[in-house]
Order: sequence, then C-alpha cells, then structure tokens
Amino acid sequence: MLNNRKQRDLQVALTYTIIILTLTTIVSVSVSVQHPTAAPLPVLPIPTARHLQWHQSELAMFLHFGTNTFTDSEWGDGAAPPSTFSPDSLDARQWATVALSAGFRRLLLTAKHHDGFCLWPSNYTDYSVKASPWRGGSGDVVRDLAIAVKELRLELGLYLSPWDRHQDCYGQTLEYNQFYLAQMTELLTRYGDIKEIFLDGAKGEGEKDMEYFFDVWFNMIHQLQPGALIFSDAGPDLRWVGDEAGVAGSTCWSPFNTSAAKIGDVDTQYAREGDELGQEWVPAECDVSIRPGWFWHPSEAPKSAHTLLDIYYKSVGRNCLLLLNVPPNSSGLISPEDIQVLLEFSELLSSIFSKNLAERAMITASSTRGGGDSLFDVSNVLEETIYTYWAPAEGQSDWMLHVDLKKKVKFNVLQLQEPIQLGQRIISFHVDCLNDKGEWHTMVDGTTIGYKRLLLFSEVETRHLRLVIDQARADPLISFFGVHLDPYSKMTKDDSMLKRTKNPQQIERSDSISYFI
Ligand code: FUL
Repeated sequence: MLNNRKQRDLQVALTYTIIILTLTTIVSVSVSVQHPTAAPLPVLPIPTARHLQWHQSELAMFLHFGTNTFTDSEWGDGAAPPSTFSPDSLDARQWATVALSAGFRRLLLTAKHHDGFCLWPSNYTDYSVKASPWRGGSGDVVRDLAIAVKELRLELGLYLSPWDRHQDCYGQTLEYNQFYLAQMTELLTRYGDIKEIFLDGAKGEGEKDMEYFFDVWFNMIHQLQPGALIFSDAGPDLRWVGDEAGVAGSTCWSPFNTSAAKIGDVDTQYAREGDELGQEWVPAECDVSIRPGWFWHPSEAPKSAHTLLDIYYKSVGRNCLLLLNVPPNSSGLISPEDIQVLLEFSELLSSIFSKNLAERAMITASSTRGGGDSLFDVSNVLEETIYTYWAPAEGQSDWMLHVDLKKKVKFNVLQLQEPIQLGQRIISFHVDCLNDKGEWHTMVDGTTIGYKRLLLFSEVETRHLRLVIDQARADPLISFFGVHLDPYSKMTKDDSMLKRTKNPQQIERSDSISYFI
C-alpha cells in the first residue's frame, strides 16, 4: 500500500518535472526568439526617412518649361510678353504617364525660371499664366501636374528660381526676399504634398549685392512641407553634384558638411565626392538634360538610350539620384523622339538589371555576426532590399564574401548595396575571380558603395568570385550583391586588370576603377 502511494507520488513528481522542463524549454526558446543578436551600432550621420525614400526612387524627371520654350532661348530676360506662352495641347498627364512608363517616380517642374514667368497664377506678379492666352488665362500648369502626379501615385518637386529677371523688386534684398517667400508659400500651400524643392544660387551680372536669405527660405519650406527635401549647392538635404553632365565622383559619400559648401560658389570636387568625415547626410543629385539645352529647342535632338545608360552608371551607380531633364515642346507635350529614347533606356535597364545572375549562388562569409543562420546571415545579400543585410562578427579586420555561382557565368557588371539606414561605411573594396588554373585575379576595385554601386568592367566568365572589403569606417555591412551582363556598354579602354594580374599571392590592383566607367 505504502509502496503504491510512493510509486504514485513519484509518478506525479515525474510528470510535474516533465511539464516544468517542457515549459522552461518553451519559455527559453521564445525568449531567445525575442532577443536575437543585437544589430550593429549605426555609424553617423544617418539618412532621414525622406532621404531613404529619395535614394530608393533612383530616377527623377526634370521638366523645364516656360516662355523660353516658345522663344527658343535658355535664359529668358523677362521681357517676353505673357502672350508668348501659348501651348495648344498642354497635357501634364502625358508628362506623368511618360515618366511612369519609363520608371521615373518623381517629377520636378520649373514653376518659375530665371525669366520670372510663373507657371501658376501667382497673386504677387502680373507675369504668369493668368496673363497668357493659354486656356483664356484660367490655366495652372503646377495644378495640372500636381493632379496627374497624385493620380499616378508619383511625387512632385518644384524649382522656383531665386534669380528673377522680370520682377522690379529684384535687387532690393529685403523686398525681394519677402516676395520670394510669398511665392514659395503659394507653391507649398496650394498643391498638396511637395517632395522636393530645387534651388540654385544664380544671380544676374552686377547683382552681387542682392542677397538671398537661404536660411529663412529653408526654415519656411520645412515648416510648410515637412516631407520636402531641399536641393541646392550646399544642401541642407540634397547637394548638387558639381556638374550638369549627370556624373558623380567614382568616390561618392552621402556624408557632407554643409558649412564647407557655399551656394553659388561650389568646390566641385567636394560636391562630386562628398566627405568621408562629413557630419550631415546630404547625398548628391545628378542633374542633366536629355537634350543639349534645358529647354526644348526645335533644332535639338535627344541623347541616345546608350548615352543615358552610361550616365546611369555614373550617377545611380555611384550612390546618387539621376535627375534627367525631359523638356516639353511648344505644343506642351513631351516629344515622340524623347519618349522613344526613354522607353529604350528603360528597356536597357530592365534587360540588364531585372535578373541577378548570382541569385542561386552559394555565398559564404569570412564571419557572421551572431553566427550563421542569424538575422545577419550572408544569404541576405541575395534579397533585393536594403533592409536585410550581412554583418560580419565584431572585431574582425578581414571581411570577405565568397560567391560560388555553381557554374561558369559570363558577366561584366557588379551591383553592390549597403544598408545605408545604418550609415555609409565602406571606404574601399575589390572583387577577385578564380580563373581556370585556380588562381584568384582582381577584376575590379573601387571606393565607396553607399545606397548603390555599379561597376562595369571587361566581360569575365567564372564560377567563383569574392568581394573583399579593404577598408571601412566601422564593421562593413552588405545588403545586396548582384552580377549582371550588359551587352550594350563598351569599355572605353580595353585595359582589363586580368592582364596585369600575376598569381594568387601577387594580386596587383589598379588605384582606381575610374577609367573603366
Ligand atoms: C541652372 C540654370 O541656370 C539652368 O538654366 C538650369 O535650370 C539648371 C538646372 O540650373 O542653375
């Protein structure tokens, strides 16, 4: 009897122990799920949410349109009568549709260029669409574009030229600054969300005393449109790249010091390259026109799609946004030949980049933060997003990804991305490939990656390659690794690094990739 009870007690105790052990295991498993390996510390500066959206949009369309379109000029002197502005078929929806079908998500319109003519009915001047014959003076180009952009879920940006060659008060600093702020207020309060304001520092000859109160303007823009990024030679949010060819430096940092830059007086090298030690996130926007001029001229033709592709490598492929100007013609429409080029350009991009030839590769890393299979596993680099990434174990100095493509693959483009929400880190890197003799050869090297880096080089065919990060501001992180074949772009110099490479121990690298692209 006693033995039976003991036995029963023992069974109960055993059952309780099993239940407790099971519960403990469940709890500890769920606790470890709730506390994964900590993410790497961010490296400052970091982008704002507005910047992240801007980086990811990659392509924006600039629309230079106004009296110059009808007078065949680039810088109107402000004397053309408002009757000059008379497009017979203006259709802002066509502009937005063309942009959307060519892969552009943001449109920027010259609401006012240097001639001072306003494409919206401003209450502060008589020099606007209101005084023109277009739609009997009741038209508003900014409104038409704002409606089209909203319908197609695109984004709107505006250029309000500080230099105004028509307005009498231009030259009287206080009065003109108040006038400018009043016009800016109209633009920022009448047309819904404005995502970008584009400013330059142009001034007339002999107007050196005319001062623009940029800080006041910036405050007001941010106050009225907190979602808007301000572009100028010196930020505060986006910087000019230093040329109007759409070409960034082959080293291109988003970090920058706005105190080291001056609107209207640009150190072009600083603008092109940014600043590894910069304390503000001010990425570069590359503006260039599809045609020789910014405005439409009957005698000019658009660049070819191949030229646009080359510009894409040197802008988007160097951590920048490409702001491509496509000027509507005097009918008020984007010309058929420009549309043709844009569609060809978009086809070139999708034929090169829509497939990652490394998508099924086996990738191994020199180390992984939190061990393999953690949140920072190297397999993340095959996902097309910046929000998942590979991170090495802390405290390493050798950082390498080995990519086994599983079979020989021909390619000539590499695509790399950093998770820039944690700051821009990588200073320099190189990529090696394995030849048939089992020797590693450096095929390309580069400085800076940022949001996106594209490297074009002579075609190679290999199964194994490795990305070696030579220098970084902190533990380097990679969010995307892509390999592509571009059959359209020709190397400007047939100077392949493969020829210069000796053996695996003696890998010789060029100082710069710049002559390849
Ligand atoms: C410059 C202007 O002078 C050009 O006409 C053009 O608008 C270009 C985008 O910005 O500052």
